[in-house]
Amino acid sequence: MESVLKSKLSSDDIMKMEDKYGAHNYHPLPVVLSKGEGVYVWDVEGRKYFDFLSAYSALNQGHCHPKIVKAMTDQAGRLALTSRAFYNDCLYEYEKYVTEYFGFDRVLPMNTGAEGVETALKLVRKWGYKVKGIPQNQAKIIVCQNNFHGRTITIISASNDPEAIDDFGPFTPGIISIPYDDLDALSKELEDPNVCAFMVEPIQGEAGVYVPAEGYLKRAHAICKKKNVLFVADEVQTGIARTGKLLACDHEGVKPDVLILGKAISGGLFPVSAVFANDDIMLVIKPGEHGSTFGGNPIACKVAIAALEVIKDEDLANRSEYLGNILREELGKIDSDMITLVRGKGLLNAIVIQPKNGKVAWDVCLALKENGLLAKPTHNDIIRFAPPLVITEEQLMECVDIIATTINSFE
Ligand code: IF1
Repeated sequence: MESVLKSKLSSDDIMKMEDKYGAHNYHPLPVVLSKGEGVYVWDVEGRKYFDFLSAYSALNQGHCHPKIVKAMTDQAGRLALTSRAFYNDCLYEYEKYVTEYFGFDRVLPMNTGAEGVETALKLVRKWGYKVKGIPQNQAKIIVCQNNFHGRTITIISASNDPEAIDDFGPFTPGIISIPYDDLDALSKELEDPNVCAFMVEPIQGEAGVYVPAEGYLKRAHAICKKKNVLFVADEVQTGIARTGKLLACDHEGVKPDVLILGKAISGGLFPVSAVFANDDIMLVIKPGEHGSTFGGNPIACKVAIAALEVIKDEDLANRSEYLGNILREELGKIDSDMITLVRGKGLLNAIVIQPKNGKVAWDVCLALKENGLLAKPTHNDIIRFAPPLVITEEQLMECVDIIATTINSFE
């Protein structure tokens, strides 16, 4: 019954089943995916699409990269999970590999991006009390307005997005929000001696791919240093070659005190996140004070090593830089008053859509889907364009044609 039922279900059937049995915490584009390979995905009817979202930059290495899949399946059949109650023969290798890869003394392995952010928040608070000498329970953390760092209660306590916070209070205290890309606002808040850290996305992804002014990260890092405040970079979305460098901070030569990675550190095959810091910060957390059941599990370790090897072997950072410039140049040539702005860095880009004849970004994404390209709007008028970094120049140009044809169909 199960196999017959599965083979007979159409996209509509599947969407109805999800509507009936699942929580309604998403409003997905009406497409039901069944297979992924590189830059392509196929729906249950066998229609083929370019994936221009990459699971929000978790699939930088493309769907089901054979090297990463092999690493996963090999380990899954050998030892999948030990918990941290015992050692295993994968974690040490991963810890050495990634700390050398990103240039930090130590890594604290977690699973989701939100767990990575929560880990960083606990780490900087503890550093504030134990090293900076902030009075107990007085530590403050500065964040930027219009941020997206995840969906836990403490993380949304840092949000100003009504959709993220309404009816989820009360919120975690000790978080100060300032405008993004505003050094004066940061300097003002840094006068408070109880500030332990400034956490920032080098590019604000969810807000609509906001790229800050040249030098913002470098100057912010410098004034934090002067005030003995930790600079925390949330590179869950911008990291792992997405913006044309291994890390978005690398564009300004900024070395964060605490680095948070997730998503593409595993190539989208498995939930892996990681927090990096040097000894003077990371070692404030003692045995038993933080962790998780799956954090640093053998599969995660092997998958992440393979995923990061792919980034280097296939030179995906330079590819992202080169192809991102072509994409923005070509999008800029589309002659339509529907597109009011094109912005981004590397292959993290977005266009801002002005409604036309009652048609909005959502309608554009529905039309893109019909033309074989999947993208999703954020904040109503912005469409993010973030294909896997393994896309070829030829495939990219094919996607530009699809986007241009689709936009022009609304003229
Ligand atoms: C969803 C948004 C993007 C992130 C940054 C931490 C996290 C994320 C900079 C938490 C996660 C995901 C969450 C996902 C959609 C996507 C997203 F639209 F929600 F805001 F990318 F912009 N820091 N972003 O971008 O990582 O716990 O999800 O592993 O919630 O639908 P996570």
